[in-house]
Amino acid sequence: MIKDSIIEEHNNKRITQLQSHYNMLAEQLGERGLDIYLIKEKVAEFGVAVPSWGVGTGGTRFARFPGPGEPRDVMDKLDDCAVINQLTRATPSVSLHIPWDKADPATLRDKASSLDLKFDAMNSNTFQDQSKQMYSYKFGSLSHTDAATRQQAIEHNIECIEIGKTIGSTSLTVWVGDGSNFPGQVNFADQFSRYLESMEAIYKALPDDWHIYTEHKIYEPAFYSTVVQDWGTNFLIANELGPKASCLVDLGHHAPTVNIEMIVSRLIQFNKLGGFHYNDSKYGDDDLDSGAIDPYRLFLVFNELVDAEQRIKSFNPAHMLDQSHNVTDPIESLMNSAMEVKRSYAQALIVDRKSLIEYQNNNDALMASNTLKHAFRTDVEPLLAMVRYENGGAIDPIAAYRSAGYRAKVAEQRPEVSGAGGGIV
Ligand code: PSV
Ligand code: MN
Repeated sequence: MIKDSIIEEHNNKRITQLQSHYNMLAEQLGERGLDIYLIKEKVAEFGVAVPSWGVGTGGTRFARFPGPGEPRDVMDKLDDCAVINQLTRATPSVSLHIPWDKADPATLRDKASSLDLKFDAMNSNTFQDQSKQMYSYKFGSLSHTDAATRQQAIEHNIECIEIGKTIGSTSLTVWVGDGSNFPGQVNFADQFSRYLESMEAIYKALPDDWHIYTEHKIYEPAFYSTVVQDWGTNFLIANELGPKASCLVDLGHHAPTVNIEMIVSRLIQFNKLGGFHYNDSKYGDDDLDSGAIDPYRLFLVFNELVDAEQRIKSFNPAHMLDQSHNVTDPIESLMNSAMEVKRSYAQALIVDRKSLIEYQNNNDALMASNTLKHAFRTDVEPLLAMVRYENGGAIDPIAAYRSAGYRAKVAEQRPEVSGAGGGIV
């Protein structure tokens, strides 16, 4: 990890200016009847999990261009995740993907606790074939026409639960690439029935205190139809399975014009919002950095979450990033994204909800919209930076990371990786 003295030195240079900006924001919020201290407490408590697969350079279908010091294995990945949390104090947990991150559970647990990290949701992988795997997922996994292939996929998910139990995770996220590429290739109803039957077997293996999140995606890798294609199908699945099942919304998994915040609202209203995979996109499942393209949309999602937080007792969806970093240092992108997610939360917390409700009730569309915009336009950066500072992080994580030279240091130990071949992970 990065030496504390580097962070201290970095902060010492910036704290006077930060304190003055923070005081100005406190005054500004005070004039709106908001106590910055209470908002700060909530923002400090909020964490978003880092995807273990995000710390390596991603790729497209065409190529992958790895950078220096790529993590060699899950232990290196955890080191990188620890740096992200050390500087941002926003990412206390890591979401593992199995079998990519398979390792001795005791070693995983010890490593994570030595880095002050916890494990968030486990992710199963039945969208690729692994070496020595008996049956191929070329034509599907949990919904495959062949019972033995389905069984293999079920067992893999149960294995993920077993690993998760030993490392302190309490949830499993299931995303399948199952679908079809040609009209007529599959019978939609039969395929979905097979999927449901497989999911029921996995659901039965869930411990009482676990949750299962199903993740919908409109297309890719199947390009004509996808078994869990949208939130409607996802909602049906969660209802069929039972109370431990809920829906995961990956922001990139919708058609470009879909109103995601409204989907979030519907799922909340019917108690089936499980959690998020945050990222941003312009065209499809671009997996760009959260808030990089449409920060207002991210804010509108959080506007729904804060509304729910104030109405529902123990409202606690899972927050995870799920991005692919092709042209940036993944650690920098993940730090930036975690901060963008927190920013949206902070902005949503300062929405004048009382006025918003009044404008809504009076059908004052313009002022309702302006109320949201007012919060969105407020620069909450001093508040976010103060939360980091007070919790031992860096006032400016990217600058601190660059001056610490972490990437160059790990590149001395981690061998160069060839970029041959494409791949989405
Ligand atoms: C699929 O596109 C997805 O969003 C799922 O969450 C997978 O687990 C992840 O990406 C794999 O990169
Ligand atoms: Mn995802």
